[in-house]
This record gives sequence, C-alpha cells and structure tokens, in this order.
Amino acid sequence: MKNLLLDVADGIAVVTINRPQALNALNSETLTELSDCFSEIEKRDDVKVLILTGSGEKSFVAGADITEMAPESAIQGRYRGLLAKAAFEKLENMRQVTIAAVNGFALGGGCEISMACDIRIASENAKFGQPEVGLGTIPGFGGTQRLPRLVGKGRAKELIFTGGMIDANEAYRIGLANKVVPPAELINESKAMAKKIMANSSYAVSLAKEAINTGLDVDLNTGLKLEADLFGFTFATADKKEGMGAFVEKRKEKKFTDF
Ligand code: CO8
Repeated sequence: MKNLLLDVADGIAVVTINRPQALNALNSETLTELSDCFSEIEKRDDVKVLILTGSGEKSFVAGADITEMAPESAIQGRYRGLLAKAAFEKLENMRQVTIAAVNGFALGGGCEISMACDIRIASENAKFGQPEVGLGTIPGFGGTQRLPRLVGKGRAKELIFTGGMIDANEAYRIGLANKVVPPAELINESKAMAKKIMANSSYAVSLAKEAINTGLDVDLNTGLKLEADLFGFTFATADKKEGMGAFVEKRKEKKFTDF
C-alpha cells in the first residue's frame, strides 16, 4: 500500500493514513487502499480492534483531496462519493471495533471517516469541521447523515452551514469525541481503550455493535426484536458459557475464545 501504514500487534491493527505532504487528504488511490485494507482486516481473526490515525502531528485527515477533485465532472464526483460510501460502510460495519485516534485536523472527509468509526479519541490539538459549503459543495462522505445522528440535528446543521472548525474540547462537549488526551498519549490511550474492550468477549462486542448499527436504521420495535434475537443467539456460544460460568463459579479468570 502506497498511502497507508499497517501495524498489527496484540490483537490491535493500527492503520495510519500516510500522506503528510497533503495533510493526509483522501485521494482516490487512498480511498481504494483503505477499502482493501478494511476487507483484509475484517478477515483476520487475530485483529479485534482497528485504530485509524493520520501521519504526523498536525493532521488526522484534512478532507477529500481538493486538488484531485477540482477539475472533476459531476459524473466523476458521484463516482468518488460512491467509492467513499462503500469504503466507509465497510469500516462502520466491520466485526472489529474501530477507534479513530484523531491527531489534528479532521476536516470534511476527515471528520466523516472518523464518524464511520465506533469511537473517536481526540488529541488536545484536534480540530473538527465540515467546511464543504465554503468550497461550493456539501459533505459527500456521510457528513450530512452521520453528524446529525451523533450530535443532533441542530448542532450538525450549525457545523455544516457555518463550515467552521471546533476544537477537541468542544467536540467532546457535543459528543463528537469520546475523550480528549494529550497528543503524546493519543495512541497509548487508544490502545488502552482497545485492551479494555478486548478483555470482554470479542464476539459479544461484535454482536452488540451489529445490534446498535442496525437498530439505529430501523424502527424501535424492529431494533428491539433484533436485540432479543442476537441476545438469544449468544446462548449458543462458548463465550456465554465461559462468561456466565465464571460468575456462577466465582472465578475471576475468564478465557473468551469466540470471534
Ligand atoms: N486536499 C488536498 N491537499 C490538501 C488538503 C486537501 N483537503 N488539505 C491540505 N492540503 C495540502 C495543501 O494544499 C498544502 O499543500 P502544498 O504544501 O503542496 O501547498 C499542504 O497540504 C499543507 O496545507 P496548508 O499549507 O494549507 O497548511 P495550513 O496549516 O496552512 O492549513 C488547513 C491547514 C487549515 C487544514 C488547510 O490546509 C485547509 O483548509 N485544507 C482544506 C480543508 C478542507 O477544506 N477540507 C475539506 C475538503 S472537501 C471534503 O472533504 C469533501 C468530502 C466529500 C467529497 C465528496 C465527493 C463526492
């Protein structure tokens, strides 16, 4: 991969978008590589958590690549939007937990890819924003859909209509960032959260993720029915036997094996 770095250790894959000369802007080659990378990681049983970050200390992802988009036609723009849609949906719905470690600018497509992750941890220097209307376009990588679902319609409209940036603390206050940490601690804090999650049944976590993601797209009754079905299904797994068995036997050590 030309534009990505991948490091896998102890159940965690760190994917680093590596175009620091363009503040890690997403050109179409990078979008394709991300899509392939997510497909590969989804197949790996040895990866339980994916951490997505950007190269350097200044930027997570400064958006879609404006230089590449500037000369494009409507047909090419639509194709680009659909390419990103497929890649981000893969990221959003993969069985692994995904954490965006936001190490600076998360603008436009950068804010949007972070929102396709399950959790966002921001460094103190992170800046979030959807500046597209200032470029004569609109968020095209999910911003008009995922931002209101995360922070509510009013705040999403304010961010998208003004095109302004907010800092990490404001992102935390409105629920866009889960946590704010010093820049030097960002990857360690992200790994610490990953380890806390991995102490539980990874299979149960993936089913909870499926219930949340699917449930938010359907009516409450259908979501509750899906939850009941998946809850019942866990009773057939080794991890449920192990988890409940450990409680009943007053055993501290648990060994989860399903995934
Ligand atoms: N695309 C391409 N290159 C970029 C981008 C970008 N999004 N952002 C920064 N760069 C490049 C700059 O051009 C510059 O390159 P060079 O050194 O060759 O001139 C280099 O990165 C460094 O950037 P700056 O010199 O501008 O750094 P500053 O610290 O002065 O400014 C900013 C940092 C504020 C982040 C500034 O670079 C900026 O405003 N960048 C653009 C941010 C933006 O508008 N992002 C949204 C892009 S649009 C988008 O994401 C829409 C997604 C949906 C598309 C749907 C398609 C269908």
